[in-house]
Amino acid sequence: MFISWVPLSLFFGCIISQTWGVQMSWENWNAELHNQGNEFGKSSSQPHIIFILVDDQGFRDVGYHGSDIKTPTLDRLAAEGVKLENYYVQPLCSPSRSQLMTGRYQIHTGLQHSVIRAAQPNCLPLENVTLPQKLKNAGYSTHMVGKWHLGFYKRGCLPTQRGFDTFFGSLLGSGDYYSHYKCQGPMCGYDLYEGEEAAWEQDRGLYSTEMFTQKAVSILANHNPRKQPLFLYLAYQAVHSPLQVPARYLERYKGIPNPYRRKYAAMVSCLDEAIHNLTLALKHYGYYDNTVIVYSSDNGGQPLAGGSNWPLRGSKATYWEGGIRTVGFVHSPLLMNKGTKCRSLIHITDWFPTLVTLGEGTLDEDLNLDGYDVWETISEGRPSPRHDILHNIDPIYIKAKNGSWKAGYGLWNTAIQAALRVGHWKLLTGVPGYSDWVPPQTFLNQRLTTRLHNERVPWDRGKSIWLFNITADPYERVDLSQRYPHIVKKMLMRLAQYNKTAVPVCYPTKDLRSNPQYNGGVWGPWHKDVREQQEEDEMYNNLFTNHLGKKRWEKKTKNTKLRRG
Ligand SMILES: [Ca+2]
Repeated sequence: MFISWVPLSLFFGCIISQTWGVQMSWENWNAELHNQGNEFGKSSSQPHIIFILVDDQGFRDVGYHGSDIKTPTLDRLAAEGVKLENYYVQPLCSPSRSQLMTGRYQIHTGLQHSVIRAAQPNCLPLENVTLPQKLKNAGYSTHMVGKWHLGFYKRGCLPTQRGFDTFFGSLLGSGDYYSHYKCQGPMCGYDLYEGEEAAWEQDRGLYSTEMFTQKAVSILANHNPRKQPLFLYLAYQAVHSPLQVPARYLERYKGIPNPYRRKYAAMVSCLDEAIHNLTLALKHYGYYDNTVIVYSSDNGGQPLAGGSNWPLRGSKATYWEGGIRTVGFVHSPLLMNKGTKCRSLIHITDWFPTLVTLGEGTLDEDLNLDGYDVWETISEGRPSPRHDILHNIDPIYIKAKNGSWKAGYGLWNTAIQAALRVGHWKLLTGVPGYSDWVPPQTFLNQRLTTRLHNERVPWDRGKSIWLFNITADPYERVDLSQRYPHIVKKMLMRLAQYNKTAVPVCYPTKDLRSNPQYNGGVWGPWHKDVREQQEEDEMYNNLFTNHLGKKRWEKKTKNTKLRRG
């Protein structure tokens, strides 16, 4: 058990003593908290918001979806809350995170294509107002722990510049779970931050699931829940590859012969325990009764790295249901209809208006949101204001060889990768991505990469347009595009309408100045504004001309020029 790092009382006691400098008993702590609450008057009606975003957890990778992976905590929290059973995210990390932070589709932020790469001078465009900014304006204390993956090429892109009071985590994610180093091609660097600085001092080489949970608990311990509402965005690195996990979690999955699935399952179990510890802390520190916990994966599972979306089609990085329909639930004492399933369409853009409204913030029209406030839909079972989802239009992903305007009835070029949901219907154009149905990979002596066990449909070859009734056919096994051309045309017209509102794609070429070797071995901002550049020039002049010989000075100057490009 996670808690078994140290006895529970010692664990929390340690945090408490760090906060006040003396060891306090549980009883004293509760009394202290109660007094503080009285001091500040009646507790606010603004709920504390804990948003847990998990990386790459597949639709099948939670106990209550029939998984071979045991997730007792998630099962219980979901069962006592509201399960979102028609819940959609984006197929990749940065896209989902950008939409969570802004409430806007990618066609409206310029991040339509792929993810933000480590070496790209790109980030969530600064003109977009973020969820933590809105909650901060509403009076919240805002904290982020975990994976950012929304760009960092200049300081203004960092989480602490985008609305978070504090940040502890990685700018990229998917690095080593213990060393917190991340390699991107030949470039490698350290990727753990405290605020805007590398967290060398705080790094004890802990497994990131445990480390991030400890940090989250520490934030809870150091904040007074009766004084100010708290927003915690806890974006775990788990359960993305690399497949690393403390050995003790593997023991319970000896029966899974596939080594990838076994490790992945153990990582999910560790995560489940982390959430258990987090909920204990929420209760202990007096948050729980006025807290909304949202749990969501950021995209579908990757079967090549142990994930499973069965029986959904496709995987992470595709617009098949396996890439975008995923695990999500809300747990809160504040929910009206606890213990229910919400089958209304909910999309990741909806969290922005939902949580800002819940937090008594303001939603100005100029935010141009694509999300809807779905709190009453989730909490009370009322009809959802959402009837469609633009999954995406990626105008620079045009790999469908047979795609054409003709195939799109002159309304749409079906070479373009696009996906749209309207009511029961889902339309896909272009190349939606890897399209097999991958059964749970638990069979013996079968290497995952052979894919021999997968199910394929040969009639998909050469196609550039598909239509499914997702309600009747959630596994996308019967293409209806030939049978219902009038619906296809309507959907294509809708796509074209959306496309008129799109902004240009921002997907710059990589910048070699991003290499961590020019930044003290750390992934971090490399683009300097004029003032920062002047300060750096002065520093170099003073330092190197005074203390280095001519040869080393010339070498350093060369590196500086390279940075300036
Ligand atoms: Ca992901």
